[in-house]
Amino acid sequence: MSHTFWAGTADREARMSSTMADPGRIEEEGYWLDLAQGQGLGINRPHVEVESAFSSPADDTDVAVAQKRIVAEGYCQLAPGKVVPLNDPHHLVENLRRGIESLKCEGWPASFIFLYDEAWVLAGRMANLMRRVSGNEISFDALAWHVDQDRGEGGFSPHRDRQPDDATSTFRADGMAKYTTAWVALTDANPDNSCLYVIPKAHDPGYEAGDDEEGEEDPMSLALPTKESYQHIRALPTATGGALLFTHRIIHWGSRGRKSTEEEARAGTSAPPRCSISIGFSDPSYERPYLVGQPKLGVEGTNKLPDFRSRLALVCAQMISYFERFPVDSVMLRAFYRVFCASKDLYDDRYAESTRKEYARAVQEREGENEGGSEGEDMLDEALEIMLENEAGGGVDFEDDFDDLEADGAGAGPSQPKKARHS
Ligand SMILES: O=C(O)CCC(=O)C(=O)O
Repeated sequence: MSHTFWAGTADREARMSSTMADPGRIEEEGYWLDLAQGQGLGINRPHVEVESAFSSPADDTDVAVAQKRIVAEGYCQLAPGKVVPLNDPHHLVENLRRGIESLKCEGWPASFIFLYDEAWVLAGRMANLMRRVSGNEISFDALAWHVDQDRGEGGFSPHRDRQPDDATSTFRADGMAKYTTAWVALTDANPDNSCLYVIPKAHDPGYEAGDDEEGEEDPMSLALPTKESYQHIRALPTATGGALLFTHRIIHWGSRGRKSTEEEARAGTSAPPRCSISIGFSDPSYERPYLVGQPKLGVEGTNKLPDFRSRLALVCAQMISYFERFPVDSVMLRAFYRVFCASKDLYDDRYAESTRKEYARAVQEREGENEGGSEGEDMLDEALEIMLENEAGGGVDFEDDFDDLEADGAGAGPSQPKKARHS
């Protein structure tokens, strides 16, 4: 994709500061349709592309190579054309990228792209590929990024996606992981504008054995004990439409790119912000899908997608769960929680419980930052209610005293015991 497609940095700055998200309209389908007008995105459109878009163009050889690489190294790279066809007449990748740009301009997190059909068409293709490669099904841990290096933004800091108590048991006998993530680049992603980096399995002592949570050393230090060991770190630049598939145990991160030079900004040759989408897939015996009662995605011959209510419920819960990674103001956080409370019937119990706890943690963090006001007081009441309910229900893994609730710090890495992707 040509960089000239993009608005220049100054233009982007102007557009971003000129508009504001309106959390009061979050439940209005029409609001989201207006926001995406002209981007080729729809909501529950019976459009023809949906019917033919659930398979991945990867052939059996691609699948076999991907399986081998994932088992050997913990990840694999797929060239453009293996998730979405190269000459896609529906311009799925480009339209999603444009949609994310619009969301960002309006002040919404990029993950709101999952309100639109096209994100689920892509999810269907990813699900089809991942089922063939790993046997895992969509878990709905879905996120999107718009990383603007010119605003000093970076991707996620180093982490593992999951920290199971018994890591070894989360791999099948053939070595395939029971949890895998597919990450698709919607723009070129490279060291200039942010791309993923990994420490391959062979150089990571805790990959399969698990991490010593009581130990002195964190997993990064164990994997990088010497100067030479840093040479094992692998950058994974990915071209637009290319994909990375990786397991829940690989240490990975999204880098911070470099700020464009004045000359680049003037000439309009700055690298575009990095846009990407990632979705988690799991063996339900290891982790159940976050949403219940959803159509099976990525099955040829079916064309059903999650409905708008389910999409909104998912995105709002995800934004609560990832509050440290994608910070938002209190008004927006509260709007997410309102949607979450009205959507209880859609969530798996475990996911709902952990999201509620994350909301309480988010509120506590704000309290520490003195972000008060009447909104703040209501939020505090909600958080206290969650904690009291948890206590009454015999919950064990949630600090029961506000004073003990520690904000974990956005840079926390793989030493976090649970849900490392979240913290
Ligand atoms: O895109 C990024 O910066 C991080 C991606 C990631 O950590 C994931 O998809 O699990």
